[in-house]
Amino acid sequence: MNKKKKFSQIVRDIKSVKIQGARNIARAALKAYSLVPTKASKKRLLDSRPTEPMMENVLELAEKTKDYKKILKHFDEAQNKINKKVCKLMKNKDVIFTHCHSTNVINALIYAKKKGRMFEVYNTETRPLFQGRKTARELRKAGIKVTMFVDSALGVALSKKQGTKKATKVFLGADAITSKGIINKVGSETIVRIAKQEKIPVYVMADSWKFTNKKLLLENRKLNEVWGKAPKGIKIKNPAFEFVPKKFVKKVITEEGKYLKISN
Ligand code: RUB
Repeated sequence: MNKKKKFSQIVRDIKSVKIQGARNIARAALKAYSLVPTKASKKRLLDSRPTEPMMENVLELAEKTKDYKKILKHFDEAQNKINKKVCKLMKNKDVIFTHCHSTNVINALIYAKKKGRMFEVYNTETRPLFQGRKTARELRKAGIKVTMFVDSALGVALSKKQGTKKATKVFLGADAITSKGIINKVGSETIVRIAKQEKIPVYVMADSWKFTNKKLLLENRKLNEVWGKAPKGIKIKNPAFEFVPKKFVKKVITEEGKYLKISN
């Protein structure tokens, strides 16, 4: 495949959510841009997913420095620092609740498991695209005990009901960090509200390159993801992300400093 074709394939995969999660998107966008480093290709990549400041920050840096290797190194260095911080706050017998599929969260959990932490994970299936299955598979492969819940059972998963244990911590990833809070997969705001009611601390783990001052568009996705051949006259909404005010988040764990300033 020539460079242009490879570039277009990556754009398609980002658009179709085959490549998902802020970190994976930013990494793939960097690869695509390195194949065709033009202003037009940068724009095409940015247009493919409007709620991804990490992709924008990475592409800005790539355009300025052309030092792809150094940028790529950042992803792992940041993740390693996040892993260590997350591991410190985990306790044996923790029941960690997570949502969707966040590489920053999953890698931190796998690191904690390797370091001997004894815990289990509750996660959501994350309709309509079932990113929760990807999360469950990756965690299970690493030997972590996982229980997956349908999205509408998140109230059950967070509290002690119907034979479930109470979650002890909520771990969320983020697509964007802002001075007022974070943006993550739709459902996150409901999760943190229930967590607050249940007095469960919410931690967000995210690379600091997800920070933005810009006003972001919250992406709405294709309606047929929800209901392929819906009868005429039925309105469907498929919002992909939502804002989580910082008052609901105990700590935003990034690779920088102790904690990011937005933490309470
Ligand atoms: C993914 C999602 C993830 C963040 C952070 O949504 O909400 O929590 O992107 O992920 P989608 P990461 O599947 O719709 O892209 O930690 O991998 O950057």
